[in-house]
Amino acid sequence: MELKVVKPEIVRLQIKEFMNLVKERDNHQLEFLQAVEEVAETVVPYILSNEIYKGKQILTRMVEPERVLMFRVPWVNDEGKIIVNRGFRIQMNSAIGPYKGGLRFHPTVNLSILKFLAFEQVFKNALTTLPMGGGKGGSDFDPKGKTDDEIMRFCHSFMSELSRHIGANTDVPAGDIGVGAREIGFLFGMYKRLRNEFTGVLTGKGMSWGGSLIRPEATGYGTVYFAQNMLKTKGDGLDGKIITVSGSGNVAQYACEKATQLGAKVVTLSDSLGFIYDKEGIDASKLAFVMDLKNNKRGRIKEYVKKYPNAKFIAGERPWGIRCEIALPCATQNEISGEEAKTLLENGCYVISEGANMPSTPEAVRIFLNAKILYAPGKASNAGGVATSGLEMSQNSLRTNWTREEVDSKLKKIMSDIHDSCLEFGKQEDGYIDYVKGANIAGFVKVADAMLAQGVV
Ligand code: NDP
Ligand code: 2IT
Repeated sequence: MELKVVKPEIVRLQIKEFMNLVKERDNHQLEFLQAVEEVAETVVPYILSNEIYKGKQILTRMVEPERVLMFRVPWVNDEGKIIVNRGFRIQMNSAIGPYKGGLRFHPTVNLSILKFLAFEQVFKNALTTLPMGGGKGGSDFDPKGKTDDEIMRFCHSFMSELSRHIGANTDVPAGDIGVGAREIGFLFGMYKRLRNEFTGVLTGKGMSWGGSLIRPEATGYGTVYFAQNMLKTKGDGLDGKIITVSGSGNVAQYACEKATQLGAKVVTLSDSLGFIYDKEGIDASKLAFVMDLKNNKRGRIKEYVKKYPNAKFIAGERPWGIRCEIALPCATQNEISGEEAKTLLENGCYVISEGANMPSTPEAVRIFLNAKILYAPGKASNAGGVATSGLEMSQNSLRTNWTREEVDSKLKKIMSDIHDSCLEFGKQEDGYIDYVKGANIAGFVKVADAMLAQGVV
């Protein structure tokens, strides 16, 4: 394809004008603006140099959700008190398939957070090579400290409204922060009751009722597979590497598992209260303790040091001051500041594969790119989760179950294909691979071309 050369000052002006337009509407939605700006910086130049997108307002259309649902979620706690939470579903873009994306239950959830996540999801899902549009949802409900019965009543209330707006061919939610196998079970139960149909309306389901093998592992495994793909471009591998991981939930646990299986040593895990540092490495048996602690007992990561007294718990801090070669941020957005990014580099870190969505602040991203290290943004490196959700949808439609090996090999192939797409659009003249640019443009092209074909809708 012939690309037109556009002067840098014109590009800068266009990005500024575009961002002003978005800010005029949503000036207070800081996380959403952050996600949009990161995409605009790489995609606006591409649009300007590519005649087929001229005047089509593709990006202007992409930042406006196709539909935003916001609803009351009343429920009764164990003391008999009525609590009212707020529920959301952002149906962002359906150009290449039904809306697809997780549900987040966390007290910080608001429109800005969910619009940023839904916007990222559109690009991520396009990168997976599977036919999925983008969406995201959730609630400001805080699952911490709630009993199983309270969680069930909340999920049932949430689904009693959401069920009107979703469906296996319309919108297929899944898990995210605060939403795991337990919540998906309660949500699915209420959907099935209300609609009287057993369909693949949610992913992350249990194995005996339509779930896919490897879906629980997929995001963490995929993040590590992506790091492996990046290292391969330098003739390097994971064996013997020291890795810092943040978070101790679904993504962090399986990133730790796969990295350890591939010969690396994971030395940290964290939660919102602080991080643990285990110099000797978090091996399979220690990870089994963490999984039981977090998933069954719903405990805090600091309890690790009671069981393993050689490890340390550092309260109120994140793990980025610990010396490592590879960092896998797997907790939440904006969890690596500019200062922390500098510290990581000073300590010799040269690979960042994001398991979380937008964990690096814009300053941190700039520092990583300027230093030309191997840096993968979440929309590429954590896409294994939603990709395997796509594989769960395929299995549901075919009414079949693939083996662990089949799903894992498809996941590996998808992560390697995503890496290839980043290379196609992100390789610089000096050979450096800008994965941010690569992922943004590759995701954009797929969605934009579908939007062009479908006209102004
Ligand atoms: P979980 O709820 O299983 O775990 C979240 C972990 O992150 C917990 O350890 C939690 O600690 C920590 N955390 C959450 N919020 C904060 C915060 N504000 N400050 C510090 N720590 C925090 O969620 P997941 O593992 O599923 O998700 C982690 C990240 O991965 C998110 O960014 C999510 O969007 C992303 N992701 C998830 C996918 C999936 O398939 N689940 C797919 C792709 C991306 P605490 O318990 O103290 O809150
Ligand atoms: O951010 C994400 O990609 C997810 N939370 C997973 C979404 C999904 O539909 O599996």
